Amino acid sequence: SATPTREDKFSFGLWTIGWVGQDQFGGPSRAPLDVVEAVNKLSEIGAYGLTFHDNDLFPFEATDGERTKQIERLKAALEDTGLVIPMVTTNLFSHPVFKDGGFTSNDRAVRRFSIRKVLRNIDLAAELGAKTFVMWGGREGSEYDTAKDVQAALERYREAVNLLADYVTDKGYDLRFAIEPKPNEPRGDILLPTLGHALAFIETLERSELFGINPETGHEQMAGLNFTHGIAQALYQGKLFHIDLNGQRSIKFDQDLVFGHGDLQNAFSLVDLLENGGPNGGPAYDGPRHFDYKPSRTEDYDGVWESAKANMRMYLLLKERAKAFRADPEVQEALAAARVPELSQPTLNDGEGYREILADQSAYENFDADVYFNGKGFGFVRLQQLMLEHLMGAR
Ligand code: GLT
Ligand code: MN
Ligand code: MN
Ligand code: MN
Repeated sequence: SATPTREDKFSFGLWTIGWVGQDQFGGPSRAPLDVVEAVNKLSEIGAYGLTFHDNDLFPFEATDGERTKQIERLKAALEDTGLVIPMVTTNLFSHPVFKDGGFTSNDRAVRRFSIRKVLRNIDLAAELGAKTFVMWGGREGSEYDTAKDVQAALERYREAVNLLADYVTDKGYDLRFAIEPKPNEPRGDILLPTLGHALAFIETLERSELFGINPETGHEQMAGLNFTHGIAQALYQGKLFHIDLNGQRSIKFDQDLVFGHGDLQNAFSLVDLLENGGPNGGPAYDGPRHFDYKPSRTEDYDGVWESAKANMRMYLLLKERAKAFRADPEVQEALAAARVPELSQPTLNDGEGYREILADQSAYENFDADVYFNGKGFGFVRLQQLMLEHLMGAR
């Protein structure tokens, strides 16, 4: 059904429902949201988790006493509701000290401060039972090519995250890291701009098994990329540690719309992939369904909670639609006609190597590429139409 329950594992960032609507051109359009109210409301509407940056919970300049007080208030609300904290992250972007980045600022003292700020927040993440620690390097980047030595910056990034991995290992924390890519905004160009860049970077890390990615729908789409394809590759490589679901309509500023309110077709294929692991099975995702969206600035708090519910409802409706699509005999027939399942069949026969395929005349010498298809098509458009009819509720 389209009513969320805890088993659906829906989570929200405190900075999402708590976004007060400030943007480049105007101040806040809503009053601040208290964390206890956030936890109570999320629990009421069927979410299972809350995530946060250190400075969503307490201000950058909080004293130790103020910090502890806020942590205790959060803990009490979690206790009351049964909500959990699946993921924690650190704000290395709001304060002006991070204007040239955190781990990769040209200023070494800022880099050392950033590592300390994150280490402190890792302790808090572990204390609250979070399993994933997200790192979105929004300020790691540049506006001017000559102002940033990118190779040195990547080396400093590695240095920082290798140290964090040593720390969680020595502490025995059950915590893994998820790097969140974004191509630009707030920086002109951000380091690790796409999930592919992040996956490649992770391979260079000393404890690479502790690192995966936290891709965001809109961030890949801002780069003109197919989010579902990217997620499929992340799953294929065992690196989808967490996911930020939202909506984006084409290549423009980061819209952070409700999930499904952007590219709906891509949202459909994504949910189908996360739930079913692709048309021929394969690894599906069982982590939190985390929404990283911004309730539009036009909304009051009723609108905020309506938009939060809309994220979960869109996900569940798409899940239902995907199920109906897969169960439709005509779709199954169209998939077979389009030879989608055939791609799971290895290209080589059992035990075959280059010698055998070289000896196979039917593969080349007798393969007439011009007559092979004999005018036959793949029927992909029919399949797409069937998908859209399911998506529209027309079937
Ligand atoms: C910020 C960013 C998001 C990230 C958050 C985690 S912070 O709101 O725009 O995409 O997921 O740091
Ligand atoms: Mn975003
Ligand atoms: Mn995000
Ligand atoms: Mn965002």
